[in-house]
Amino acid sequence: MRDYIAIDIGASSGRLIHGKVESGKLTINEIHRFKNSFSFVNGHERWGLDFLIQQIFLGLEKAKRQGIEECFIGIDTWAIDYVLLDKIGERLADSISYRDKRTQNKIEEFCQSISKEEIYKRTGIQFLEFNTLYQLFTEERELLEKADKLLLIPDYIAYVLSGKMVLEETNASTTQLLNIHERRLDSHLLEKVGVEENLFPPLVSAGELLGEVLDKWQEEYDLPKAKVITVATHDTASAVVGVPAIFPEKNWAYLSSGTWSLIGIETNTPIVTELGYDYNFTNEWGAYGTYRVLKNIMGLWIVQEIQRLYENGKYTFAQMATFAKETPFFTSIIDVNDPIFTNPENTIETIQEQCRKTGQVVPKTIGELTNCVYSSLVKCYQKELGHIEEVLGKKINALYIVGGGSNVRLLNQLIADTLDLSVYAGPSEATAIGNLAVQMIATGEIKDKDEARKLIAHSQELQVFEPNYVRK
Ligand code: LRH
Repeated sequence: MRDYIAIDIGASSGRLIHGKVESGKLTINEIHRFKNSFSFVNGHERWGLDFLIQQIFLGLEKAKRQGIEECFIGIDTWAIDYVLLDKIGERLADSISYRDKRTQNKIEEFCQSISKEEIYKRTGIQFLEFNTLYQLFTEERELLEKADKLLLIPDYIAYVLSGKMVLEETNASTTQLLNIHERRLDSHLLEKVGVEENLFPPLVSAGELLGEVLDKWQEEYDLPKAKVITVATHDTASAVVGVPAIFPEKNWAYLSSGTWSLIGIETNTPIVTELGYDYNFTNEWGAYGTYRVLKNIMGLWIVQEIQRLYENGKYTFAQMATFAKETPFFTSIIDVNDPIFTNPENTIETIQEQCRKTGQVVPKTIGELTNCVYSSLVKCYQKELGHIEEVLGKKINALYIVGGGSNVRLLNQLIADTLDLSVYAGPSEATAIGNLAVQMIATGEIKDKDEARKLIAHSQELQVFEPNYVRK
């Protein structure tokens, strides 16, 4: 029986989850949890990477105290962002968050020298203003000149732990720098953005052994003896591996619900079509040669911001859901994907301003505000799932909701009712579970992704929500 630890860090929190297979079940246990956020330093919104690394060591020390002497570890985080390293492998600056304003309107500027259609044809990736492509386009040239290597966040953490540098492909695809047909870095786009291919370490697939945690860390901290496996390092890719698709015969979609809502399907071939371009669907690379054809929706970030701002964080998310239920749904609808919600000064005022401008009832109480966001998210899911069906040419009849948002029963039922399909909710730790599954497949403990999904479905409790035909 082997021990595995998933290090799973999202934009608002991180955790170390211990997993193992025991009596035919995948058991998980949270070892350590910590907050994550960006803050305004040296002119930009930046992540505190040193804090995150400290938390990882704290968590690994806790694991050792719990009796884990030897283990495998895998790291996944949010996508897109990166660090630049100098020739001796030292970080040149703290990583800038994708929510920083530096890339505002940069797609248009970049596209003066290459068309959007051409970028999409090459990459199959959705246009998000903060994609690594546009971040690199706006990056300080002086810093880029000093840079010897660029590492995406989970690859950087893996490098700190193991001393080995890679560019893991599930996350690398979100940069919008990979050519989806050649399955390598796109030399034309690299040239346009003014960086050399050797700025990047070698592109690798999820599921390879990277190396042992360096001796220097073993000497400084009391850690288990650990080997790092390169998992599906993009958190959304790990979450999709963790989807307990128990009805593979159904046309199923997933909703990875956390800071972001990622709604889409898993395919074996990318869908890079005109319609996909028109709807701005992405084809992010998944583990084991799959693709995530999906759409980014602003997600629970807006709810998290309301929670933080409303009377100084007085209400919990559970209370917010309870209050939301007391007011009628679909009273006021905002466009959750409007970039004004990416990082506004004050989310509550921005929501109210949008409702005022569009002549709708202005939500004021915590319940009304939460209700407005839930209603708007559900409307957006409905629209995007419709587009997915159109792109695919078939009807979706099951939706697996995974991630923290899958705990919100009210929202799950509202989705089942409004989208008129069966909703299977859970696990809320699908990302960590997908991370663990890739490690277990790499060591041969689980055969493959299908077997992993069966095991997950068999081990985790799923909630089923059927539509009760209150159709809107
Ligand atoms: C979710 C996520 C998403 C990306 C965004 C930057 O955490 O990784 O898939 O688009 O963060």
